[in-house]
Amino acid sequence: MLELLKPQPADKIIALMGLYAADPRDGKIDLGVGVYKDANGKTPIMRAVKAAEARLHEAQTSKSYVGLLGDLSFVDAMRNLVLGTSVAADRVTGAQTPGGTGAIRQLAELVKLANPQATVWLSDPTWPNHPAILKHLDIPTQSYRYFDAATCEVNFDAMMEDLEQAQAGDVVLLHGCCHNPTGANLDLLQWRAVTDLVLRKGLIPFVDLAYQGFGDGLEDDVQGMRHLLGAVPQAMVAASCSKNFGLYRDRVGVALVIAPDEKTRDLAKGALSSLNRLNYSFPPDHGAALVSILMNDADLRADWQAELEEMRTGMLDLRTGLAEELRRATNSDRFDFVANHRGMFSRLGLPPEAVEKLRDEHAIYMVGDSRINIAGLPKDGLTRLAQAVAAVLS
Ligand code: PLP
Ligand code: TYF
Repeated sequence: MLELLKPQPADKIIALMGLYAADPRDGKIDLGVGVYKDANGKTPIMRAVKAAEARLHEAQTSKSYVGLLGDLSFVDAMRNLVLGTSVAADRVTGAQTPGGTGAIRQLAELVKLANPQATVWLSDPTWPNHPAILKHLDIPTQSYRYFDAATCEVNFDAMMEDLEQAQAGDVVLLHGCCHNPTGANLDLLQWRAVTDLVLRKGLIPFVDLAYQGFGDGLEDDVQGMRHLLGAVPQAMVAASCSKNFGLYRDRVGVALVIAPDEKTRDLAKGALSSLNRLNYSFPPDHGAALVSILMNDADLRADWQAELEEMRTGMLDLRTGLAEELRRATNSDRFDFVANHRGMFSRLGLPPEAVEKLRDEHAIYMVGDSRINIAGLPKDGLTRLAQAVAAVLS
């Protein structure tokens, strides 16, 4: 049987992690995988998470199963963080999942269970796991144009033109904030226009929210998304705690479903519960328990928010610094968009040969589409990156 297996395509981002690790050069710079790093190049355990972990260690008396939907105090804390008051709590149901990826997978399966005919519309480009998971599940997909290669900003007219082709009942996958891989995001007016289109055409929003708090702040980052979710009868959100709680390896996420009425909500709840059971039974508890402890304690929550703000403003400083250095090194405004982008990533719009040269000649690693993780930049790496970019372009 095993010999019948076909080689599977590798994840390019994860393959790049291996290439970087194997590079013996001093001063190499890793702008590849989307993991936050502080000024010392470390990915810290957040203070409030560490404190919650100490409390959990003391207080936990059993490792018995929790429930198919996970820890409901976690799900409720996440509903609050993600949706605020934009949607009445009794219209929402949710399941704890292993990471944001787990939430995407469970919600994609829910789409297929509910309506196997639905096409899922994906931004071009998007996070490669979106099309990969949907293809694996045999869910039809279509792309909508999103990124303007000339300006490195959103091509909103093209996006709207493409979404006009969607049929009633189709699903639109949107990045809630901090678009991966481009860093280019919709503004509030554009979210409003998307809301009008979704309502007019009867589409169903599916929001992937993996970076809340990494752009303009915990609340500002979700303003547009909340406007949309508050206006539509049905929607889904896959939220990740990997980045904003720094819980990557503990695998913490939530799948939220917004329903028009109680009966539909309970159908969705039953489907989420059943999908958790069919795929892995009970979701992993540890990281979700930490989020629940942290979010339900005023002091820990305040400290978490303060540290998240430090991370966010640090990344913003790197952005403005890099935009300035690129202006100087290239003697042009070509890269000014770096300062306007938000989140961990910016797609620089470099040709593949330039990305390769940066790696081979300058030991600077970025994803093949020229996506950089801004948090991977050491403070003294701004000038080096800018000068290297200028060199490979000349
Ligand atoms: N969605 C996007 C766009 C991401 O970049 C990520 C990765 O961080 C995720 C979802 C989910 O990540 P995880 O499964 O680690 O929570
Ligand atoms: O885009 C990124 O770099 C992050 C981390 O299969 C990641 O989202 C990358 C690949 C992957 C899972 C997570």
